[in-house]
Amino acid sequence: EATVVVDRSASGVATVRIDRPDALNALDLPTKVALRDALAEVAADDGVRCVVLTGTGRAFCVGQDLREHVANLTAGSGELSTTVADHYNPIATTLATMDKPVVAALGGVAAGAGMSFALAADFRVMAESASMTTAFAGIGLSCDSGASYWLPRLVGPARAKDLLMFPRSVPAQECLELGLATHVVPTDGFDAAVAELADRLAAGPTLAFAAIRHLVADGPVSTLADALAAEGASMRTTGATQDHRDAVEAFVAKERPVFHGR
Ligand code: T3D
Repeated sequence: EATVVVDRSASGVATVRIDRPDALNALDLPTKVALRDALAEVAADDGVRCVVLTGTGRAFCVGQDLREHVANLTAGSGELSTTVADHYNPIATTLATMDKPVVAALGGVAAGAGMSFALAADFRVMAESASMTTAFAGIGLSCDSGASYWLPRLVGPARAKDLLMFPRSVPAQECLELGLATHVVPTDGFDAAVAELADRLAAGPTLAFAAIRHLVADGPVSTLADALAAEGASMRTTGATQDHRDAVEAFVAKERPVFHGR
């Protein structure tokens, strides 16, 4: 039975939903493979102009399935040494680098690699009742799936180390104050808030959004000269798009721009 479900809307939003609610959407091997492959598929699909990552039920995703993990440790399985390279890293990379905006929709708790995946998104919409915990050190692990990359960028190195060394459930409102969440919404309005944001992103200038993702990712590790050069290259690319031409014509005509993502 599929544990990752993909829904495509007419507006160009693909919702990738981890669907193991009884296990709080913990990542067992079939789920990791399905998630990796589903994300690669929507990333490559030009008809998809925004991706939402979410989970069924009361959790977003609680990271590695620890029951499976214990069974693997007991069996001395080789899978333990390869799953970061085979599953976690490709998932984190696709989320962070695909050429379209990504929204993480946290209706409930995100833990471990589940939290790392959420951090790779451009926007994190949290229900008021949701939370995040790094979890890793609680079971004697360091961290993976980009936590060490995103946390210092979002909250600074000192807070990143506090969150990683003393894992705790950080409630949604505090996530917003720390800069871990971008939106906190009432739990009963959660689905509508996610859909509104995703539809707005899917109706945007997709190629410009892709360029913005890459520029902002590279900005903090660039020299000013390199950042200016990369911006110049992106301005040439986005300046040659149909969306740009249509939107400036709409501006001059005092009309609302309509973007087609090309
Ligand atoms: O190489 C490798 O494979 C390593 C890769 C690692 C990547 C990682 O993601 S490591 C981090 C793994 N995740 C965790 O350590 C999180 C563990 N879970 C928790 O800390 C808490 O459960 C939560 C804070 C997420 C939620 O707490 P709460 O109080 O809302 O729920 P609960 O009662 O703790 O859990 C409910 C059930 O879910 C419970 O099972 P039960 O008693 O109802 O049968 C619990 O065992 C189960 N559960 C929670 N997390 C996991 C899990 N089962 C398997 N795997 C989990 N990750």
